[in-house]
Parts: sequence; C-alpha cells; structure tokens
Amino acid sequence: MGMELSRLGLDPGLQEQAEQLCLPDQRVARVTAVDRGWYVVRNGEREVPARATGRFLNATASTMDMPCIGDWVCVHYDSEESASIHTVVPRRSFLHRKSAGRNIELQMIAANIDIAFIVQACHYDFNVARLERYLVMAREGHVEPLLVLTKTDLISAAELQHLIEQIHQSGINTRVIAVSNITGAGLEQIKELMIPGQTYCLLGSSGVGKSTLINQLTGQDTLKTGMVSDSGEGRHTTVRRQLIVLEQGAMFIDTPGMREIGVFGAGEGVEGIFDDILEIARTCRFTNCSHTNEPGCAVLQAIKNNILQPEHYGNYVKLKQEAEVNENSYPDKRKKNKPAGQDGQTGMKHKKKII
Ligand SMILES: Nc1nc2c(ncn2[C@@H]2O[C@H](COP(=O)(O)OP(=O)(O)OP(=O)(O)O)[C@@H](O)[C@H]2O)c(=O)[nH]1
Ligand SMILES: [Mg+2]
Ligand SMILES: [Zn+2]
Repeated sequence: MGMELSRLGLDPGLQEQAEQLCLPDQRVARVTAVDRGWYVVRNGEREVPARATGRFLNATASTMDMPCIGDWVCVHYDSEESASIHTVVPRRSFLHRKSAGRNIELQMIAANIDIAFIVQACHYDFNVARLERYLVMAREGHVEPLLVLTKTDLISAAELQHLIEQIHQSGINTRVIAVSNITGAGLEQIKELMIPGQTYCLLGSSGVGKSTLINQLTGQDTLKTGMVSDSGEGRHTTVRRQLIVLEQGAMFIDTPGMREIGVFGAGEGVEGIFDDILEIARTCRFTNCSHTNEPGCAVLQAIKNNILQPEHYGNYVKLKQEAEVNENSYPDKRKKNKPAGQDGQTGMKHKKKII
C-alpha cells in the first residue's frame, strides 16, 4: 500500500484492517469529498469520483454506516476515472451528531480525525454552552479537541482576554488558540501544531471563518468563502465536506456550518468534559444524589460558594438528559428504518436536508 497512503494518514493498525477487508481486486483509498450520494476517493496521488455499490447500500441499515469524509474504504477502480466503494474500514475516531429537527437523525460528520478544531468567532458567535456541546461530540468520538477563536481583529485585546477567561471559568481546560485571518495573528500557533499525516477537522457555525482559515494555511484560495451580514449570521458558503492535503503534509477537513448540534451517546462524552462537576459530586452525602434538594449536596454548596458556575452546571444537566433521551430512541429508529433497501434512499434525502 506504500508511502502514499501513509501520507494520507493510513497507520499500520488501519492498514492491517484494510488488508483483511479489501478483496484482491480492490484498493484502499480515503474519502476526500462527500456531496450527497457522491464521493471522491484518493489513493496516493490519484483522486477520482466514486459511488457506493448497490450491494453496499442494501447492506447498510443506518446513514451512520454510509461512507463519510475521512473514511478509509475498499474501492474497485471501474476505469481510470471512476471507482466504486465496497467496504468502509472501521473508524478509529469520528465526529457525529444528532441533526436538526424533532426526529432523532444521526449524522456522521467525519471519520479518522486526529484533532477537531472547534471554531467560534469572537464577534457574535461566542457561546460557552455551545463549546461544551462540541467538546462532548469530540469526546464521544475519541477525537482530541482544540478551541479556535477567530476574528480577533474585531475585538480588543481586553475583550479577547475576557472571552478566554469565561472559557476557563467554565472548567474547560482545552487549549485555546485565538486567530485573525485578516491580520494573521495566531496562525503561527496553528502551523506549529500541524503534523504531516494527521487529519484536522474544522467544526463550527456558518460564517466563523473555517474555510478562510484553511485558505490561509494552504496559502491559496482553495475554498470558497462567503460574506457575512452585519448580524454576524453566515450564509452557508461551504456546502460539501472536503479533505485538503497541505503541501506540508497535514490534512484539513472543511465542513459546512452547523446550526444545531445535538449530542447523544452513553453519556461518556458528557461525563468526560464535566470532570470538575463529577469531582465535586463525589463528596455529596448520598451516592445517588440528584443535586436538586438533598441535604449535604456538595454540588449545590459549590454553586452557593461560587466555586461552580450555575450555567456550567445547568448545561451539564441539560446535555446529560439530552444524551440519554437520544441514546434511548436511537435503537428503535434503527429498527424502524429497515428494510435496508429503502433506507439507502432516505439516507440520501437526509443528507441533503441536514447540511
Ligand atoms: N474580520 C474577520 N473576518 C473574517 C475572519 N475570518 C473569516 N472572515 C470573514 O468571514 C466570512 C465568512 O468566512 P468563511 O471562511 O466563508 O466562513 P465558514 O466558517 O467557512 O462558513 P460556512 O462555509 O458557511 O460554514 C468571510 O467574509 C471572511 O472573509 C477573521 O479572522 N476576521
Ligand atoms: Mg466554509
Ligand atoms: Zn449532590
């Protein structure tokens, strides 16, 4: 499989799995673009459009199991210019969410990610509770998070300092890098952490400057970027997911801005990023304390003593409940979605709508 694929991030573990899964007439490739039912796959230097085979679609019960950006897949090259996807190699890490709407619809955002750049703009977009949601998402998928605050040119140094303090006061100890795509401030810090062969995925609302940041790093206008209105509201300039390989060797996945990020999962992600609360709760008098009105509740006491911020605690409770509700509804949904043949169709439709 050679050097070329390891440059795209195929490590020995993934390679071994891929070798077992791919048939002799198939090759391992990485999904580098996703646009509704279409894919682009890259094997070494060669990048061609691809489709999932009918057989694959029939065997796939959930949209979560469809190929997604960053996936390693077994492909058959039908010609010099097209390929078909037969198998998805199990993901080592992933980013997924419950998408917009009342129904529980799960969506795989990206796979095999080393670091998720959780991007918020200092101006208008900044929101700690939303940062926490993204942190849960990263944690659930075993992806290391990094917080990136953009558009620092629009606020003063003191205001920026205040935002960073708010993050730390909420008990978030993830690294924060503040950048301006206009002045170039902070970009060196991003460049310093980039490692050839690693994959970084940018997440965040529309208009925060995700595509602009990637363009800064490539040094070219590789991606289309959009104007934002005065209210800071973006316009969903990026419509497809795309993996870009920098000359230096690091890979960046650009995603369309997200409006809603529902969390789900066994709650492991939620617990993971609220360590501070769990630590405090260990000293509650009752082990099954619900932290609402029990005597000897350490959490309530900590809020009273200003050690714990009520908003931070409130968000913990909300996310935990949400994760549980979504997790419980998911298996039913999965069953209902069968037979799988029809699901391939609905899967496509959802993809279109969600982004
Ligand atoms: N002032 C300022 N403007 C920026 C900065 N970064 C990006 N912008 C502008 O913000 C607008 C939106 O940038 P994009 O890069 O398209 O935002 P995006 O996050 O990719 O948005 P979607 O593709 O819709 O998700 C563009 O007009 C950029 O020029 C920055 O650091 N400072
Ligand atoms: Mg964009
Ligand atoms: Zn308690």
